[in-house]
Order: sequence, then C-alpha cells, then structure tokens
Amino acid sequence: MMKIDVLTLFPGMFEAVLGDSIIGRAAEKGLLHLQYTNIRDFSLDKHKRVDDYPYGAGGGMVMAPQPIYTAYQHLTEGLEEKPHVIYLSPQGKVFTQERAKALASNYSHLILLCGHYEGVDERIIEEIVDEEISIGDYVLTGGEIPAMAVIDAVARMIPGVVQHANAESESLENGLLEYPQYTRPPEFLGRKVPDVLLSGHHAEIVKWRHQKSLERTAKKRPDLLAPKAE
Ligand code: 4F9
Repeated sequence: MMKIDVLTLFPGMFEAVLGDSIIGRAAEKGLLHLQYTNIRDFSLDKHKRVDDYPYGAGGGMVMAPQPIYTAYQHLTEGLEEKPHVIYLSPQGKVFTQERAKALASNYSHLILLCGHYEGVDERIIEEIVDEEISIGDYVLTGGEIPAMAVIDAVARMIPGVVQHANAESESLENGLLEYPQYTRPPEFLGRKVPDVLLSGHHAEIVKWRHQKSLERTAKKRPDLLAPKAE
C-alpha cells in the first residue's frame, strides 16, 4: 500500500478536491493512504506564524524552516525508511507520465511539501527535500494544485485504482496522444462515426487507432515524436 503525506497550509483544499474523486474512492478501498498535515499546527510561534521576512530584503515573505521541519519530524519519527520528499516548485523538473509511473513503482511513502509566498527557506530544501517537481512553466499561488496533480497521476498508476481494461494503453503511456473516441449515436449533427469502429473488425480497429494516434501526435504535439534532449 502506498502512503502519501502532504505538508500544506491548506489541507482543506485536498479534502475538497480529492475526497469525491476516483482517488478518494481508492483511499476508501485501502489501495492508498492519503494524509494531510497542516504545517501551521507545528509552529512554535505564539501567534502560530509560519512565514517571515526574507533576509536581504526584496519584499514578499518566506516560509520559515521551523514549522516545516517540526512537522516533517512528526511524520517521520520512528520510521525505518526515510520517505521520498518532493517539493512542488517551478524550479523542479517538469512532471511527466513517465515520472508518475516511476514514483508509483519506486516508493511506498511520499511526502509532498507545498510552498507558499516566495517559497520555503533554502535550508529546508537542503535538509529534507529529495526532489523538486514542477507541473509546468508558470507561477501559481502555492504548491497545492501541483501536489494534487502529482497525487492524481501517481495514484492512478497503483494497481486497482483505475479499473477499466485499457488503463495501460492510455494517452502518453506509449508516448503518443490518444486516438479519437466516439459513443452513440452513430450520427450526430451530420457527423458520422468512422465505419471501421462499427465494423466489429478488431484488428482493423487497432490499426486505425494506432494510425490516428500517430497522425494526431505529429499534428498537435510533434515534440513528443522528436528524440529527447539530454
Ligand atoms: C509548483 C508551479 C510546481 C508549477 C509553487 C508557486 C509551482 C508553484 N509547478 N508556483 N508555488
């Protein structure tokens, strides 16, 4: 069973979004253990403050190291193995399906650290963070939405979480975009479902879908077909 701990100032965001989802269902089924820890609960400040002014000036606020570190110690005390700690940050490597799969298969316990303001004190990154992950080249107000994206993508790689038969042959799993999908009716607004899909000829359907995947990827995401840099 995979365990994912989240260190955040806004645990309610996770409950609101993930509680009702397929991921929430997986947690109820015991396939996954999700736990949200409020960093503020560990602040030793008399006003429970978690941020402070940056040394060297420059405006904005920085998340102070003490509440994060104390919360981290609380989550890890007595554990035999150190969990894999991920900090959601625009400075991380951009998250991919491949990375989601690797996280699900290589680790049984993740801690996701969500920053706010201008980020966390650098010594937290040095002391506890194993990996920084970005979900794209844009700045958000905090790491919560990126953490939810990572949780969703990782959790659905856990066997049993996503039920349908094609879960392994989905978009990006083979490095290609998904082929076009159709459901009833066979004609809508004068547009017909391609004949091959109604033919019942399974081998032809597989061939057609692969061809469409290739065409779409070349058209919409040619970068996915190019040899990877690095
Ligand atoms: C994190 C943006 C990961 C993109 C965290 C502000 C972030 C982010 N990917 N932006 N805090």
